Amino acid sequence: MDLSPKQQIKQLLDQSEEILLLTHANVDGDALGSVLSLYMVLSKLGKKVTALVSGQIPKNYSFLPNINILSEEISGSKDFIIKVDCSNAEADKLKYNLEGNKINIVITPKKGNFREEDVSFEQGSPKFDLVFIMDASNPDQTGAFYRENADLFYETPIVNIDHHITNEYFGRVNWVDVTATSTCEIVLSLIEALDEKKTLMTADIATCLLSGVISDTGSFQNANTTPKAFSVAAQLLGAGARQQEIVKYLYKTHELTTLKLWGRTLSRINYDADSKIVWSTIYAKDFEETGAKENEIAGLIDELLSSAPNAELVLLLKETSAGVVRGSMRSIRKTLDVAQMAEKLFAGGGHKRAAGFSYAEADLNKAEGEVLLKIKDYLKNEGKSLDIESKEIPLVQNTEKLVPKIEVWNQELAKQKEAGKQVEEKEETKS
Ligand SMILES: [Mn+2]
Repeated sequence: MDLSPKQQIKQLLDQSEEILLLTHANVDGDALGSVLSLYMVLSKLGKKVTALVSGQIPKNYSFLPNINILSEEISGSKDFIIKVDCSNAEADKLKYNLEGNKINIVITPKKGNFREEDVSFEQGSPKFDLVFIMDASNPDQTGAFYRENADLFYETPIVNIDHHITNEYFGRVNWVDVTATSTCEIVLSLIEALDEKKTLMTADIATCLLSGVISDTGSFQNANTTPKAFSVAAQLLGAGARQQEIVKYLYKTHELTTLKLWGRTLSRINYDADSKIVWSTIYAKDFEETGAKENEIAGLIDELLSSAPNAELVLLLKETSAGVVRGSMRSIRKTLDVAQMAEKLFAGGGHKRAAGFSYAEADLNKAEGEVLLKIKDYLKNEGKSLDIESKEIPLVQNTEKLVPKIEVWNQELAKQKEAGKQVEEKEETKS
């Protein structure tokens, strides 16, 4: 009988001591929650665990337990190898001594003499028995470490744990559950299977897992929220997950730069009453002028969602330096599969309720018009949207419903401005 992914992972873990954990770059709560919870569990099981994350970690995740163990590259475990060619001399003895900050390696020849050109150097490659890749559709998404250590990934078994419909089943073991709202939901099930003595789960682990569930369901607001997500959350709360802390850091704590960036995007929000699309745009200059970083967009689309109670589809378009416009979509109407729409229209992908795509057009304004036209056409043919007679796109601003949300934002901005100014001034005097 074939073993289930869960059983196969248990078997691989029994044979492994040194384990590497990876997740997609531009981490989110689910990526971090699944890596950190697994880090803690495997460490408790006596494994030597290394967890790498590519790119910056948004500051609002700094509350996550053990977040400091994450690094961008492997430090320490990589050997530095000094090679001595023995074809001209035969080695007799090898010793080393320390001289201040130097290590002297002394080779006494039996025959012949060693010369400078016999010596060469090499960086040893990191060694692991097992690699877990979490919340990523393909290993490329994990970033530079994967690309720079091809041998390691060729030789070492990979466990692929994910919930994206676009997953490429790249692992030796693939635990891909597209009905799971988050990878953390799957990790919980793995932990239960490993926790025979019921000693593994801690409040810290539960907090990491709940962060994943909360962030991938938009705090249970997204349409992808399943009954299972609630029962998992209940279980994690029972295990001591600090839900108030998670909500505070994920939703109530924002950098001034984030508020400025979001404020700009929310002020550009558009609503088309016919097709029930809510959309907004982010320009490259928004980052430059607010000082916000790329990763500060995280959560913005969920903010758009909550800004537009009557929308069926939420779209966020971002200008990039790569000469393409990146689109993110959320479906609010249950029968609208945005992964399918992204794939058909723009060769994109994702989940039924949340999907993304790249549009090959450097000019955001032009892309905005074209993308909307295509989406409206698609919805019209789907028979769900009203007729659009001309090719012109009516940019209907539903000011009544959207302005109050922006006012809330402006108030919050004003509140933080003073504190923010003080911080900025302090930083200036420092440099
Ligand atoms: Mn996820």
